[in-house]
Amino acid sequence: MRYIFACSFLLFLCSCNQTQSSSHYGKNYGAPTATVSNGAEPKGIKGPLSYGPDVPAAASGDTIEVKFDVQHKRFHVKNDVAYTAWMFGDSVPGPILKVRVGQTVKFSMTNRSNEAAPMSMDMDHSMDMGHSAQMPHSIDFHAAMVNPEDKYRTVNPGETIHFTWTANYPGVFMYHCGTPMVLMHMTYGMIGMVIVEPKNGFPGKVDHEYAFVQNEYYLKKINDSSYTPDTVTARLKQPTFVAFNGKVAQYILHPIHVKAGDRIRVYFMNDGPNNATSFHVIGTIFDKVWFDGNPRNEFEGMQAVYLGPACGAIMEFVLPEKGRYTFVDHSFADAEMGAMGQFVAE
Ligand SMILES: [Cu+2]
Repeated sequence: MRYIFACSFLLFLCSCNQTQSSSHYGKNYGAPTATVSNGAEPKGIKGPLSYGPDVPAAASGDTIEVKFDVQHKRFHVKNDVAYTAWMFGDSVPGPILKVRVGQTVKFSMTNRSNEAAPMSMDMDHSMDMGHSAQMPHSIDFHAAMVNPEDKYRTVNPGETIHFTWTANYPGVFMYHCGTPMVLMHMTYGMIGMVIVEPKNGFPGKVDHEYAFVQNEYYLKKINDSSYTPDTVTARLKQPTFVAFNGKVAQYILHPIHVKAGDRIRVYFMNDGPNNATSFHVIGTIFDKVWFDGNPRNEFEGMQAVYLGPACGAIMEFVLPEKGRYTFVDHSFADAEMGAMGQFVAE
């Protein structure tokens, strides 16, 4: 009897542990079951976050708290082109999150699509379905190793999802909304980047760090200034604009200033959703390239870095003398559509 009781107790313990994290080969797999709550959460994002090109500083401690909001809000792709984006935080792409290997992210995200301005307040944009739509959303972290059915589940307007994940691999990783139709949610702007640094930080010293997320827009015109994402051209992979950090050619309008000879590290993520990129800085060569941002994947002396959708890299280089150095997606159709910028070396 005692034996049966002991076995049952062990079975009970095992079944309790099914959704708990486990550790093999020094990695942390899985996490406790996600929960979804309905209560009002304080508005705003929280955590070691920044918007590109700024790179956030890593937070100390074994556990960090990170809070995202999803909101529907007007977003300017360029001066005369705006649409109602679905966004994480307050921009497209969403905020860059910095995590350290071994850190556990205690994550929560509120779907605030029900808080969008009512359509009647903005009749000009009434054909823009993103404007007033109460839309289910979710988040998928490529930097995590967890059950996607559980953690990346869709939450309804007004709900908040809570789950944890632990960073196993250093690198640059995508995050995005995974709610069907995924292509539509991504083209509306639900994309971003996580930087996971090694336990002791990335090796080597640099003078500047910049983060670039590349993405494509598939927009069709509603009226003179208003656009809306178009799934027809998105399925054909024929973008209207391509951007670094969400805005067409913004670093041509506002170049990034450095000193000649400075060592620069770029954290680069191709969020697609469809097309590859070939990142190149005119006038220099990448001394170091870490594919997917992992220092173990090192290449040297590269002219361009070819990255498919959901692929990233970290590149290090110097701008050898004073001058303007244009950086592009060397697939030049993409550069023409906005994937270009400039460093000015003084
Ligand atoms: Cu979504």
